[in-house]
Amino acid sequence: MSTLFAPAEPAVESQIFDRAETMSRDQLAAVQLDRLRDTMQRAVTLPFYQRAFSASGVTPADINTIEDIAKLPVTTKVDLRDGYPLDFLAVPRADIVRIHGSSGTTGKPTFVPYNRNDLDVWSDLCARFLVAGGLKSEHVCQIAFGYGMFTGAFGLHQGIERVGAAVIPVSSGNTPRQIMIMRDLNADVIICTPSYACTLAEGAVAEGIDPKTLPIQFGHFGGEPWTEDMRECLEVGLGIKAFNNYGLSEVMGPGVSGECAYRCGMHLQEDHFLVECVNPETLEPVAEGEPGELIITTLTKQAMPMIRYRTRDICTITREQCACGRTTMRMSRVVGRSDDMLIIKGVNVFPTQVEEALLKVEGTTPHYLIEVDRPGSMDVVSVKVEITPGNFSDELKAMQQLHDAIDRAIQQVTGLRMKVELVAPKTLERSGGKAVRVIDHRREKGLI
Ligand code: DLL
Repeated sequence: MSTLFAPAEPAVESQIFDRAETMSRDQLAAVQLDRLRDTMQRAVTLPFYQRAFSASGVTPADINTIEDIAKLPVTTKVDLRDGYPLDFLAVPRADIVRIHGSSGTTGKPTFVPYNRNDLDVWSDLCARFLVAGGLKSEHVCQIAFGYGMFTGAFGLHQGIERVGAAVIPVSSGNTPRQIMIMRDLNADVIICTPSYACTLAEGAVAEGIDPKTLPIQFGHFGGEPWTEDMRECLEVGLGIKAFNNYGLSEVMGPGVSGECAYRCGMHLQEDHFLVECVNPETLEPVAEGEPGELIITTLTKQAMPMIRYRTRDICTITREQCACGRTTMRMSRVVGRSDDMLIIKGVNVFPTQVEEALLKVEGTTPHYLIEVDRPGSMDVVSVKVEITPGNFSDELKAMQQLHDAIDRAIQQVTGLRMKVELVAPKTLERSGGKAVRVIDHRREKGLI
């Protein structure tokens, strides 16, 4: 078994929320096939899928096993954009009870409509991964995701309520207020992006509070890529157990997968999503344990069924059964999105690799910004790294040693030399949600 999926010591006492999580693989395949056929019937009511199916010569009658999914055409972000605002709506408008949007910051969002059933399923799926990660009805959960078009806050909110735990819907930002509320209401669970959890720890220190004395004991983090080193940093810094969960608005939002007590990969909720892991160039399936792009087909989504949505998220998968008893396939951490992957002098680098390198060096923080430019014919990558207050000094020699250690670590992990710039604590902009890790000036200049 790859170490990625080796069970760790159980971090919490967790329970099975739903019998569907422990079905045999055969039972699961039968459920998936049934639901896939149903999804196909919904999809063929949409002009986009009518065109796509007829172009690839398939009809719902051609789907006889779940492997037949590979016969179907893929759906991309561009297809969704072209279908703005609601071309993918497969139920009467009057049945819509909520519309969320993708997190794109530029241009028009991608709208994602839900009917009543979709919201119910979404709540259950978020409850499932939270319970797998130890959530109990006595917990008090502070949600520091932004409430808005983003699916993070609402999805987790519904899941927590379904478990019967308490929600404090603080929303994002205003770190001092987050800390005050957390302490005054004794919140023991924090829900946010991993990068914002770092900001919270830092905010506590700024107020003279030891972050480990905050009441939170568990963090359910997601919405952006992060590393094992970052988990350790958050667990030690905040004195918590940190869990990873994954999802994307186009297929639902959070709730696609999440970690159980053993934290050895995120359990994919396969009775609601048919997940493939493929080579992004050829779209051929990769072998288990090999990195590939996830392609997700919704199996129960009614308002907006998605057939073979290309997530661009790169990770590995395993079907080996987990020590927790769940039979579902697990995905590793997402190393990055294929569209965030930097190709520098022919070498592929994900921002998470830079994070991994930085966190190996004592005195650095998880606050960093990668900038890529092509001033002449060559690409130049620079990394601004924030140094911990205790390590930031005016003494040139000490700073040079730290600089060189970071330089070596980056080269070791990525195979590339990057221009390292040490910056003072709190120099880089903080985000209340997803952290911006890369600015690619080549894109602004139209060079890529
Ligand atoms: O980020 C949904 C979500 C919210 C998931 C909160 C978990 C918690 P979008 O805004 O549509 O939806 O962004 C989806 O974020 O394709 C991944 O690239 C990335 N992403 C989400 N969760 C993780 C994670 C939400 N745990 C995009 N690790 C996805 C790495 C993640 N990347």
